[in-house]
Amino acid sequence: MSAITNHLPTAQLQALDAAHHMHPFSSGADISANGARVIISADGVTLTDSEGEKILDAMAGLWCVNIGYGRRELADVAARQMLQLPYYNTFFKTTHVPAIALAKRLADLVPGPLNHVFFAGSGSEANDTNIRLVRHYWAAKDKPEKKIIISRHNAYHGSTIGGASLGGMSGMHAQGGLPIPDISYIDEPNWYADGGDSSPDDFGLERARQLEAKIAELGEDKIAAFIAEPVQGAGGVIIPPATYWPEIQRICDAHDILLIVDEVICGFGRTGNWFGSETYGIRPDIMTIAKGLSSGYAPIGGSMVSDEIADTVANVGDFNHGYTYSGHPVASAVALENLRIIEEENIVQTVRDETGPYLAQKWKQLGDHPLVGEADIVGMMGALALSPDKSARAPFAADKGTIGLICRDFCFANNLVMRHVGDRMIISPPLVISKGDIDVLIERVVKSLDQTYEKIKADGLFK
Ligand code: PXG
Repeated sequence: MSAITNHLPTAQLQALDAAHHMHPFSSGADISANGARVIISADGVTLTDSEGEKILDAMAGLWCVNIGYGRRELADVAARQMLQLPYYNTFFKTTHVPAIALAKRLADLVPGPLNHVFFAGSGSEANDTNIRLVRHYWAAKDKPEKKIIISRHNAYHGSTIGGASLGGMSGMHAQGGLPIPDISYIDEPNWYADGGDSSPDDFGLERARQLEAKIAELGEDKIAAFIAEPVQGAGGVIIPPATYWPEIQRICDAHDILLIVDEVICGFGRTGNWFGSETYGIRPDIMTIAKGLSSGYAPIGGSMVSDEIADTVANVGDFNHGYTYSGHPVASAVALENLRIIEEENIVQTVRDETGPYLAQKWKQLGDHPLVGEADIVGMMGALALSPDKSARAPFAADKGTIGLICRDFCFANNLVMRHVGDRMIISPPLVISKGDIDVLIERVVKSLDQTYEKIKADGLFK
């Protein structure tokens, strides 16, 4: 491949990157030793790197580029908005048209009584808002002692102090003195790893009832909310058994616990409906949104809030909370245009009725590969649990993640972005991926699985 010439040579870019740029969730020493892949441009579902390689992005960036790359309409809207009003704040009894228009659009789009939005710049910030908002709400109801938030081990809710505390990632809690007080955790509904001999349905109920047990243990009068992703994303695309969400909903209703549904990944079409809450029949009191809200073209997130919560806190004075970029006009305009495209191009319906089922049928067949213990998928979120022994759903003897990383490296070499979480391989492609590109995706996955299988057999790791 010929190198693109309008920038420095790759090695020089990598050296500057390693010298000055601290990367998220990365080791500086590793980046220095090996260099980061430099992405130069993208179109549709394809990235181009600094060596001119064309890479199929089966992660939609970081689960966010739902409408695919290279949509000029979003660039045009951003340019127009920057010229008209590049910035103004929404504090101090001030507002502007893009924030108003997006708030109204979201109120119409999001199901149920979630007719109010508190804007943030990201999913993490929105979840920080949620922590303060639910505690403020209960204080406004004269129940200030209701402040514990229950979450789940292996959940991901962001990287700010609040977001990472809500998350259940032990590697994150181990750094920086987390979690903050009054966050509690139950186990995730991961039948593949933890279900043993239970049926998925029994296991789903069992895991949901941990919430009821936790409420009994801590006291209903101490608990503000339960937070969860409809499908855990960063945790490895853990798709819950069908019994799980109805039971969670029942428990939250029965015990006067607010339900915060984190739709940062599942929202805006990812599961084949506009929201994961629709796919699983969930009725949230608060919904966290980000990522697909703007398809990643501009940083924006928010909390969708029920009438009951918004009305209650409206009557107890100021909510002393907000971000410089809450409702940023350019980000809001870009998000609106993104939502217009998703709606007018029937992107959600296409995922639900055509491309989703097409991908699912091929993805499920990967379950027959000798390296794959289970292939699971909903909409455009899929996982392959790698295993040396399908029938036992056994983990590998090697350290968790060893085989996943080998597979991920083969994917990289085969110009496919497929992530690994431990020994689960995960995809979350742009929602606009065509059937032709799905075929290419599957071909590259099979090739990478074959190469991984051969290598780990040769190295004595297939056990
Ligand atoms: N909630 C969920 C469910 C997420 O997936 C956030 C909140 C935080 O959003 P921001 O915009 O603050 O990043 C996320 C983000 C990964 C990975 O490794 C996933 C996310 C972020 C970074 C890495 O899969 N999701």
